Amino acid sequence: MKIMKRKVMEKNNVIIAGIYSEFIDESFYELESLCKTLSWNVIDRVFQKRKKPDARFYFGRGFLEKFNLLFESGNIDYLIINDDLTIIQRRNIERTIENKVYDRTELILEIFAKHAKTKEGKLQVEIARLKYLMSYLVGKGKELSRLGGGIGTRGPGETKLEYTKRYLKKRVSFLEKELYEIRKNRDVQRKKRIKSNLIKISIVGYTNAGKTTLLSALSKDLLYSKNEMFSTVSPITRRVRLPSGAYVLFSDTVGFIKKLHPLIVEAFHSTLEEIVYSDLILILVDASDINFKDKIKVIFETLEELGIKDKKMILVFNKIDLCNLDYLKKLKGEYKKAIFISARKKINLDLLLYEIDRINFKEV
Ligand SMILES: Nc1nc2c(ncn2[C@@H]2O[C@H](COP(=O)(O)OP(=O)(O)OP(=O)(O)O)[C@@H](O)[C@H]2O)c(=O)[nH]1
Ligand SMILES: [Mg+2]
Repeated sequence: MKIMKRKVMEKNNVIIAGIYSEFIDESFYELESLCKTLSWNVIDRVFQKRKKPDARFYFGRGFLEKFNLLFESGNIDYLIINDDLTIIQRRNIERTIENKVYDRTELILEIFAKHAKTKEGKLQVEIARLKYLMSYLVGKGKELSRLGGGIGTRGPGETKLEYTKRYLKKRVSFLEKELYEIRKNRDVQRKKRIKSNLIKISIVGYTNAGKTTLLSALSKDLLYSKNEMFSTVSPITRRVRLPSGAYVLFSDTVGFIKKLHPLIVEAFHSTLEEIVYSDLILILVDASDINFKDKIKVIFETLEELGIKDKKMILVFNKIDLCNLDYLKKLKGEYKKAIFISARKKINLDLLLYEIDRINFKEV
């Protein structure tokens, strides 16, 4: 067991843990950023080297048992696991250790819940959380440790589990109806935008790439952006004037991340659908991130999942203010068609707008 310790003792202390086959990849650092976004203190990082997760315990069984010693010695609240757990793994982990366990998707959902400000955003997150919970209740036995009891009255002969499943289903369908009403409004707005004949541009990219900062800089409107994961849960659209004088509509989107659970993609489908209706996609990449190639791959995979292909796209490297000149030169040599900007320092935004004009007029 490999343990790296750091001393912080406050509320919500957590241990992040996972398995790795060859090296500890970036997803662990990402997991740590996700915890920081929730203001949770990462006390320990525990990794087990193994080829793939154990089908029953995720870690090796003996390895898992050792966590209890760690929990006893510190003031730990949660164990955070760097993957999504299967029903069996979760059940066995919960039986073995006493602390609450979060898997990667639950952690991301926790952040979405924290950042959701609009009614639509809140509904989307609650539906996703309930559906995720329901996926664990399928085939679960008598114990309902995560839910507690006392929800209304049960029908005759109905077990607590059956009742809870029925309750959750009802709650989800109620929330979905509410969401449907909001979506109708979104569709009306979208139709209006389509009718307006304005070119629609979506800014997509990995979480924290600077999408909202770019939208903010282009529209000269102060929008909420922060150095944390998934700051944007409810995307925003703004009108921007191109150098040609034409107006276009820019929308930013929910950020993408590695191992994004299909349930989250599904929950945010209506928001992400904006991308489907756009005329042009800006793929925004953090040029200062050494793992940017992996992230570009994740972006294209997620777009494919959303059924988006054959769209016009511009690759835009952001945060060039953080890169040294040699590195930038190399990058420009490698990505000849890309545009290099700094949204925060407002560098080359005019170049980006000229490029959009060029593409726009080429089509006509
Ligand atoms: N140095 C530098 N920082 C930037 C630049 N653009 C954005 N940032 C910073 O990067 C962080 C993330 O920016 P956001 O605009 O919130 O990123 P986002 O892509 O909208 O992120 P999510 O909504 O979380 O998916 C913020 O701290 C920004 O100030 C840039 O060009 N240079
Ligand atoms: Mg954002």
